[in-house]
Amino acid sequence: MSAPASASPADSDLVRAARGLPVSRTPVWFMRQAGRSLPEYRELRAGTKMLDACQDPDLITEITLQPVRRHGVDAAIFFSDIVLPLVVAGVDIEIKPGVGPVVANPVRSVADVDTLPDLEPERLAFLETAVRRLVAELGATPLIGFAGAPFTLATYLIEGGPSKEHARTKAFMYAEPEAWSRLLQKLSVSSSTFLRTQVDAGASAVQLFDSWAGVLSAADYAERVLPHSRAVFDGLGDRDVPRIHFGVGTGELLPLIGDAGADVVGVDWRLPLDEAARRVGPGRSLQGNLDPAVLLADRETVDREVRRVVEQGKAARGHIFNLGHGVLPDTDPGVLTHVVELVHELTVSSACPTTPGE
Ligand code: 1CP
Repeated sequence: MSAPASASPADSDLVRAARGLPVSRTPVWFMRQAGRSLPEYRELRAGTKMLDACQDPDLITEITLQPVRRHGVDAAIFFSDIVLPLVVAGVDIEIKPGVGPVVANPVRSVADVDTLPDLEPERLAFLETAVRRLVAELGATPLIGFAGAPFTLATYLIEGGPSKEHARTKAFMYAEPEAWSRLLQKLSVSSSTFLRTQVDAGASAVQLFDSWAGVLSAADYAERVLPHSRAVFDGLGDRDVPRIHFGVGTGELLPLIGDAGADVVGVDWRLPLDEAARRVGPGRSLQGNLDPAVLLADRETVDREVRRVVEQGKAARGHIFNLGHGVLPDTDPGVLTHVVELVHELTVSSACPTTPGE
């Protein structure tokens, strides 16, 4: 096999690595690559509210393409937010600059769960338009569709906004197990609809973000959360796209995160990938896991850490290079471009012994 990009996103290095197939070089993309550190993003977004931008196919398309053009990453991630399906369903949520999603009427009672509006798929026409347009523009570069996992979405609905401990969420989970289960079930349906719409319009892979699942014990995760995340993946039926499942601080949950139906387990920076590969087991690929803070350090440190992640990633069935969480807003975009080039350079000849290094 030769190094140049393949002709179709279904045969791209990202999709192949996700399935544990040989690649021309290790694919790289960055969580939150769109809309964080790019000046061209800030310019385009000026004067438009985040949730309005997320419903405008022209803006979605342009913002999603920006990091692909600038960094030469191996995948685009659809520009949206995990709370968007709730907003489209009619939940009063605002994304406040510098804060994140803020919910006007948090879910605090059993009645609040039962009056939460359902997502009507007909309201997602803009999403379909944006995905189709993007897929046409991206050519051989795959588009990753995404959704928030039921637990992480529940933390915003119950806390009313971002929080550290998620104590109200856990208290509700323990005190109202039936309402909790109904809430997560509702959220799994809307996340599943959101993902299905993206895949049916042409997305080549999906990622389910359960960013805050790491606050749970393995026992609580297995019993009270995992079945609902599995339901999101199950909602994709036999659609033949790789499924990536990611959370932060999930070292103790890794085998379970895989069990929910993932082809790829996303790993944060706390655990080396070779150890993560042991915990996840043989049938799944890994994604990760450079500490995003490393990108704020000197070039020598960046290069050393990138090399370490690439080395440790060889223990996995397949490796998609990424950060251990999202790009930090202060990151110099030039460093991101450098990381893409370095990962490609380091992996092209070893993954492909017949192809000389670039
Ligand atoms: O690459 C990309 O940036 C793609 C678009 C994207 C994605 C994948 C955005 C745009 N948000 C997300 C996912 C998302 N949103 C997650 C999962 C990923 C992660 O863990 O980082 C989470 C937890 C959210 C919730 C959210 N939305 C936060 C975090 C708040 C907290 O609890 O700490 C924030 C700050 C937002 C707002 C947001 N989402 C996206 C952007 C560009 C922004 C900033 C808003 C703006 O520019 O005004």
